[in-house]
Amino acid sequence: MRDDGFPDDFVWGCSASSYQVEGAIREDERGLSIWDEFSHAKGMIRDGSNGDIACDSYHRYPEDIALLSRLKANAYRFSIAWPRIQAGGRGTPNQKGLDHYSRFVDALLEKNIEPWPTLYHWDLPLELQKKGGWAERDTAYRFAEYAEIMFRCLGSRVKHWTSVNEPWCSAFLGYREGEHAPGLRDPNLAYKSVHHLLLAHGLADQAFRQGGMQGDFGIVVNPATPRPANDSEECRQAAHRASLERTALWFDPVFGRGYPNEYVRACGAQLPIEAGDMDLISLPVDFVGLNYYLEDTVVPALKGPDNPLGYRIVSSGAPKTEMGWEIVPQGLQRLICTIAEEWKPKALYVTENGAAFHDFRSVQGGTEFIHDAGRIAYLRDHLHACRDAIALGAPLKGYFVWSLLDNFEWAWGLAMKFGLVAVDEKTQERIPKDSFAFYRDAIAGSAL
Ligand code: IFM
Repeated sequence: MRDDGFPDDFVWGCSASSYQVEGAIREDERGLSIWDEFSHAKGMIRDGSNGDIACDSYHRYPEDIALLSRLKANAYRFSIAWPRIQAGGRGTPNQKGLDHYSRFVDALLEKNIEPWPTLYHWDLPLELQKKGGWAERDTAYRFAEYAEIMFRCLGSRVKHWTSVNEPWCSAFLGYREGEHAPGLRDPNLAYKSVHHLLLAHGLADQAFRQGGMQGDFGIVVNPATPRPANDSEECRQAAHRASLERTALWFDPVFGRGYPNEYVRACGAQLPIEAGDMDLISLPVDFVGLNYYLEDTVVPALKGPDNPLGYRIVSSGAPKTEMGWEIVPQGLQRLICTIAEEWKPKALYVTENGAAFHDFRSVQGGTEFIHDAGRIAYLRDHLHACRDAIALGAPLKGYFVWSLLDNFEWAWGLAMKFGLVAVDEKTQERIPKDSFAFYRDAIAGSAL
């Protein structure tokens, strides 16, 4: 154990995803994804931007890896763009896409950085969406086929695989709220998507095990365990109900308990389960990734068609990030410990944590500096919360900052900046912020 309370073999990484950083959307026979279409549709992205170029990491990844190396990060969590591998989401893989990720993985390994690919971080091939996307069962089988292609291509070099990232966002922001691609507003399609995303995860898990792959396979969720606004029984019950869609809906089936009845009944969720599905979904996982940014506070509210779980989010008075998200570092410790106690995963990783803040620039001696004291405080406090969770016995094995670079923040566009490193939108120059030096020191063991 290090003096700062982190285990010697702790994983220190940064996270990113393909559509948010790669750009090069029409290169090397990449097909279009639902986000290419969505980001170009009028009014869907707040600042009118899109991911056509993003950070140009498809070309500039050597620079990104050099930055990770300067941090002395020992892991990089990135995602593979499915439409680069199968332009239309099925059939013969595109060799150019495979070669790209193969070169990328080699370049990471050369710098002693473990590649942590996610197979699905939201860029579904558009062709599959035209056939119904995640609301269609076939998409799960297409995903398993694509996962197998990637296991064969990278399996000897990659030791940590993630199936899907934050399936809650894919299902509910994409198919119920209309805020994310494909921009639909139909709860029934969202419930079907929940099941097919989990089935996709289970089928890929099966392919991983049957293919005799070495290493770990897991799922990354953005769970939420909101706080009751006060200690009353009504409030505590409301907080429990508020957590169901983000926690039990995913963890219960993955850990063999089936879908939570309480949620299914309250929402009238029709889940298109077929024989054998729940066995696939509950195949063993080697780890669970948790993405944490905020903790909500809730009070009870009248149940009704628009609010089947009967709760309302209220302000707790905590300070907020630029996204309007309340900053509650101890919420991360509570979340880790709750998941560890309730579902007992073998290993947990904080696979995303970070904050969007306005950065301040100064020029000294001709060099540009970017000051982001808010982000430094946020990261420090959340890392302390991780340390507390470890001290309480949670099997937390690693932490990934979201994100290495300022990038395309989905419906918010390029305006929201989460990076340790700024990216000049015109020149693509990478400029490390003060938080970059902080995280480098935290990794080295001298900042916490
Ligand atoms: O940028 C996203 C990421 O793609 C998924 N998790 C949350 C991040 C910040 O909103």
